[in-house]
Amino acid sequence: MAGVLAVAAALAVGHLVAGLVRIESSPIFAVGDAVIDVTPAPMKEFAIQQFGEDNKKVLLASMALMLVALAALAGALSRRTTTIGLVLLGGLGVVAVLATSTRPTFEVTDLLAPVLGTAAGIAGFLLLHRAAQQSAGQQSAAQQSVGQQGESAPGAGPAPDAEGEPRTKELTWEIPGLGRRTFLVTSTAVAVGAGAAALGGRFAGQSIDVEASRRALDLVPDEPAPPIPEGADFASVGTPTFLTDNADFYRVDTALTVPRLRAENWEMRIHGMVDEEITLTYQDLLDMPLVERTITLVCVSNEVGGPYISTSNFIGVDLAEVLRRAGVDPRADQIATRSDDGWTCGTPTEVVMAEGSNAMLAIGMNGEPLPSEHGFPVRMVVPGLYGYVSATKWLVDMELTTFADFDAYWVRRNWAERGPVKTMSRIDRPRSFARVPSGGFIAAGIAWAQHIGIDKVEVQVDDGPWQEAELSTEVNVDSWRMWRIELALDPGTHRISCRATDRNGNTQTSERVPPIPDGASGWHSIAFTAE
Ligand SMILES: Nc1nc2c(c(=O)[nH]1)N[C@H]1C(S)=C(S)[C@@H](COP(=O)(O)O)O[C@H]1N2
Ligand SMILES: [Mo]
Repeated sequence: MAGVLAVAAALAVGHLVAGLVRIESSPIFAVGDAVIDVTPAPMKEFAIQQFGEDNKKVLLASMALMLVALAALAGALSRRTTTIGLVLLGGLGVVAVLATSTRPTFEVTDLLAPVLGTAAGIAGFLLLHRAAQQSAGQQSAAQQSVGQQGESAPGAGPAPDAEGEPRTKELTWEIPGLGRRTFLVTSTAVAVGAGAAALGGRFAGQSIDVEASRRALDLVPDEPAPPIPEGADFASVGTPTFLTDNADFYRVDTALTVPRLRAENWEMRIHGMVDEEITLTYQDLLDMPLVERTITLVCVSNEVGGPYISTSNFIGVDLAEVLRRAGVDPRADQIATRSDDGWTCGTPTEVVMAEGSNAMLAIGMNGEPLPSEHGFPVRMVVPGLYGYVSATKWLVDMELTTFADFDAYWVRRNWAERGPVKTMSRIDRPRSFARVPSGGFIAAGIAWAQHIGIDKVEVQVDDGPWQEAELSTEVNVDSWRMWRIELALDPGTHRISCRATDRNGNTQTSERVPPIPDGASGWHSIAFTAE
C-alpha cells in the first residue's frame, strides 16, 4: 500500500505541477506519448485496429496497471529497508525525466513536473514506510509480549541490548496502540493529498479555455459549398449520411492530450525554400476569402472495409493561394508541416500547387470552428492524400523543403513518403452474417477515389458475374460516393464482394495488402444468409 500510494502521490503531484506549467509535461502523458513514439508501427497498427478510437484509453489503463503492480511489489519488498521502494521511485523519476526531455516540444520548465513529482513520491514513501514500520513494530511487540511474558514491557519492542539501547530504531518512536492508526492516518492523508493534486492538475491544465475561443468565432464562408443534392447518399438503406456529423467524424492521431491553442494566439510561419518568409495569424486567415469545400478524409490505417473515413464541409482558405504569397522555390518538392505537439507531416508540393487542388488551411467543419480533437484552430486538408501525409491538425509551422532533406513522423516509422489515396469501396449492407429476405433486398455501400472521382461500382455474388450497382448523385470528385443494388438470391449462405473503378479507368485491385506502408488494398466481401 505504501508503494502504491507513493507512486500515486508522485504522479498526482507531477500532474498538478504540469497543470500549472504545461499539461503535456505531466509524467503520465509524457511517458505515454514517448511510449506511442517508440512503439513499433505494427503494434501501433494492432492497437488502432483492436481498440479503435479507444486506443489511447487502453494505453493509459495498461500503464496504470503496470505501475500499480510494480509499486505494490516494490512496497512488499521494502518491509525491512526502504531501498527497493526508493530505487523504484527514483527509476520512475528517471524514466519520466527522459521521456519529458526527449519530447519534440520540450522546454526546460517541463522538467519541474517529473522532478517535483518524484520528490513528492519519495517523501510520501518515507512517511508511509515509517508509519508502516511503527505499525509492524507494534504488531511484533504484541507477539513478543505474548511469547515472552514478563521479559519485556508490552509494546516496548525487542529487549534492549547490552547498552540498554533498543535494537530497532523505529520501535523507539512507537506509542503503544498508535502504530496501526498512524499508518491508516498517514496513508489516508497521502491518498487524499494525491487525489486533490491530481484534480488540481486536471483543473489547472484546462485553464486555457479553448471552448471560449471557439465559441467567440462565427465562420461564414464567402464562397459556400454547393448544397448537398437529394440522392447524394443512400443512408435510408444503410450507407453513412453524406456529411459526417462533427461528433461522428473519425479521429486518428498520436496526441494523448489534445493540444490546447486559442485562435487569438495562433501564428504560423511559412519558411524554408520560399522567396519571402511570412507569418500568418488567425485574423490573416479570416481576412482572406473563406471557401467551403466538401471533402472526404481517409486514414492510411483504414483496413479493407474499415471505419476510418468521413466527409465534412471544411471551411478555410486556399492553401496554394497562401503559398503563392510566400513564393515557393520550384526545387522544394515537400511541404513539411508541424503540429503544436511536435507531430510532423510531409506533403508533395506539386499536389497542393496543382490547378484546382482544393488543398486548404481549414478552420471550420460543417459550419463550426474545428472541434479541438480535429485540429483547432487550424489544420490542413488536401483531397486525394491520406491524412498522415496531408491533414496536419493543430498546425503551427510550415517549411518548404525537399523529400531528400526531411522525413516526417510516419515516414521515419517505415510508412511511405507519399500517400495518394487508393481507389476503394466498402459494403455497409448487409452486415457480416446478417439474415436477409431471399425474395429481394438491397445491398449498399460507399466508394472513394478522392480528387479523381468514382465512375463505377460493381458487385459480385458468390462466383457470379460482376453486376453494376446504382451510384448516388455525385457531389464532387473530392468526396465519397454511395452505391446500392437490388439482389434476389436463393435461400442459403452467400458472399458478396464489391470493387470500384475510378475516372482514370483504374479498377480497384483484388490484391490484398495491409495498411503499412501505403494503404490497404483488396476487395471487401461479406458473408450472409438469405432466408
Ligand atoms: N497533429 C497531428 N495531426 C494529424 C495526425 C496526428 O497524429 N497529429 N494524424 C493524421 C492522420 S494519420 C489522419 S488520418 C488525420 C485524421 O484526422 P481526423 O482525426 O480529424 O479525422 O489527421 C492527421 N493529422
Ligand atoms: Mo491516418
